[in-house]
Amino acid sequence: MATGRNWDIFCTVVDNYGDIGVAWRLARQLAAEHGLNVRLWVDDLVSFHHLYSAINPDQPEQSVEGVNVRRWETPFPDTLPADVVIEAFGCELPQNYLAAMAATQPRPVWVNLEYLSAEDWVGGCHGLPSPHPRLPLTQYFYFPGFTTHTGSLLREAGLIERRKKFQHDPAAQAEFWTWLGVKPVPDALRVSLFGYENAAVPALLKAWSSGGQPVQCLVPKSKLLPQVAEFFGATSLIPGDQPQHGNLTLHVLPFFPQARYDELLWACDLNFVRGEDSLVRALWAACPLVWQIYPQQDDAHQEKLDAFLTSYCAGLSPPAAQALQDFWRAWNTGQGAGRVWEQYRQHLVEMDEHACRWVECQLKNMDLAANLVQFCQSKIK
Ligand code: TRH
Repeated sequence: MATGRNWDIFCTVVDNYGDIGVAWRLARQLAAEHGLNVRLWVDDLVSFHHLYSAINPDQPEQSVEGVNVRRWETPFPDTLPADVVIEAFGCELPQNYLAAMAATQPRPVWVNLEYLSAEDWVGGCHGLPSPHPRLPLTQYFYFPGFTTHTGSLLREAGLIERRKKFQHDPAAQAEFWTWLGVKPVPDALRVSLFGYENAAVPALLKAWSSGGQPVQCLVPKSKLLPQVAEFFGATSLIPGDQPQHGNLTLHVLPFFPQARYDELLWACDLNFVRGEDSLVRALWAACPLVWQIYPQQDDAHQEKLDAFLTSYCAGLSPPAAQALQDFWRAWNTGQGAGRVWEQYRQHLVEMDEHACRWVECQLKNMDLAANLVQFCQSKIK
């Protein structure tokens, strides 16, 4: 009989950090909080190393925080399958591993961990089985989400308590800014800015530099940095640079380790985030946020964005909801962000209160890892 204690998680790094960011959080949590034996198979240890510096990209096998991290080699070595197999974001398991799963008794529980979405159909598809066309295997769709009809969101034990403690502890915040090498500008709106290439960047920076309130903007290395540099008339910007323009002071930061990125989100008044994982972390930070969704072909991401806006804005006053939607849409289309910024800024206090209420409401849901363990246990024969 399978014990259900041995798990394999497979992850390919597509072109960004979200896939490995999520897979690593999940693996770590399963090992630490559920006492499971987790192997995490990753095809790109260099990207992994950027998120988590203890990862040695040259080491094909290593044990990190209780997780057995393996380089996903091609061809894939013959391997005894685990009791539970998680295929992160449809990354497609190696053929010989799949064949080994089909030959194992009892068959492993096989789950495809899907991307996060607030769309209505997600609740109806979450947990559905999908038989393999040739092999005697069943794969289950597992959707993260924002309702009890989904697998909900990753949230490690103690996260909210740590965040609240940090946000109520001026000394911890001061230590953080010192560690960053950033001197807080008095009365400034503190903003973190992480995103993809975005035509809206120059107009927004202009609005900040000419606005009435000082803005201190922290920019970790990301794809929008060249557009930031362009605004300052520089050919490029590197970590440590601190250009200034009018009321805008900007700090270019290195790409942080994941844990320190959380602190940046907790320490800022407003966070610009992108993709999937930084969105979730910014939501747990309980501060106003602006989400740049991962762009898909044929604008398929627009429906996803609309669905999240509808769900997230519930409970905001109509003018604040309008301001939030206008600004997020401007940021995502790359047009008009400078024009609608001031209207957005005026509602930040309400958005801040709303962000705290949103967290309290979501805390009623179990976290994704616990849900997933329960789901897989129920499928083990
Ligand atoms: O990197 P992303 O754009 O990832 C995306 C999305 O996940 C998308 O759904 C997926 O399809 C696509 O990749 C291929 O954005 P995301 O998801 O926010 O991941 C960024 C990770 O990087 C997240 O774990 C937070 C982390 N991070 C740091 O650790 N340090 C930093 O300094 C910053 C800015 C981010």
